[in-house]
Amino acid sequence: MENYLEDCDNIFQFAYSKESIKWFFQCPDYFPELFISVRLSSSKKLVATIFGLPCDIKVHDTITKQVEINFLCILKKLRSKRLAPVLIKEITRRAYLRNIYSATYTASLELPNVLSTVKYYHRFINVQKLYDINFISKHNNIQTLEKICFIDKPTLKLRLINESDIDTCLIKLNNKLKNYKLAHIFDKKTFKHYFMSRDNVVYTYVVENNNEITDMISFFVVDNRVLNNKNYTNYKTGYLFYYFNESSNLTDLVNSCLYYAKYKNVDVFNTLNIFDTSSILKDCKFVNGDGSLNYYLFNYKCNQLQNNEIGIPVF
Ligand code: MYA
Repeated sequence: MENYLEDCDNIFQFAYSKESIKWFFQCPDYFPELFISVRLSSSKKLVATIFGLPCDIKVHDTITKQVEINFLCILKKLRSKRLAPVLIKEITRRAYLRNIYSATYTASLELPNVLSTVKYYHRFINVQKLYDINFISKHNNIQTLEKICFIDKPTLKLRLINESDIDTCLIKLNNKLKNYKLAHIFDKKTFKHYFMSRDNVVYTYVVENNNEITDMISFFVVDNRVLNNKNYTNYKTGYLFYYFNESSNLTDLVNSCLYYAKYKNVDVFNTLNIFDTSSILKDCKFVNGDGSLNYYLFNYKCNQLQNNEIGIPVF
């Protein structure tokens, strides 16, 4: 938490909960040796990490087993000593031993061979709190913003997913994902792992019409620490995860989801302009975030992709 990503003013830090980290990385059939951490031999203090999780990734029309790399982190004091390449080489060696030869990862840093560049967007929910913690700039008029960001009762009847929805949702989600040039393809147990709701970690809602599931939307929750604020120590971010919409329009689906996110105490809801989310940003009152995020493939030759050809959200 103290050494991972921070905003440019160093006032917010990601504070992933243990439950969230376990949910995301301990997927069915995970490889424990791909959670690499370095500790000082004397004090056992954790000083560096890199995590990988095996997954089926579709690039254009080919599905291959890859590892998704995340949580590369080095203690601030040990930066710029070329420890990162050592961690990367070691996780590569371990993936090769599992017969996995390519990887997907994202970074805000611009490295060679960017596959695609996407942007973050924010939908303010708890405007007063975001204003108080300086997440929203003081140049904004809070009353106007509160009116704009007011969340109406949902127009769609969403309910939490249950076990009996899994088969249908799995088929429909994978069918949607086939339309993207970079996508994660789920099997039944991976789907169940990622989409059955867990309190304060991930929530998945479905719409049922005439006994058939026609739409699904999910979001995960990440805590953030607020530094140097008298009134608040943290805020909660919801991230749009996966969805499909057969009968509802996406604006209604996302707007209805925002209502439930609000009641799960989410203060701000984020999305990337991947999938077909670009079309709803304005109507759902998202605003531009800072900076951008780059997608990369390791050991896989592929032409650059547009943001709306990407079908993998980032944790
Ligand atoms: S992205 C999240 C990255 N983490 C953070 O931003 C947390 C805060 N920052 C830090 O902890 C450090 O600054 C890090 C670098 C650890 C990022 N991706 O040790 P160094 C290259 C790839 O002196 P430090 C995520 O987790 C840099 O270009 N490479 O640097 C995905 C230079 O190489 P070169 C990176 O600042 C990670 C070298 O490291 C990144 O002390 C995907 C300098 O090393 C980066 N984000 O530490 C990793 N940052 O000289 C690749 C720096 O050549 C996976 N560098 O330009 C590849 C696939 C592996 C598996 C393959 C399996 C088949």
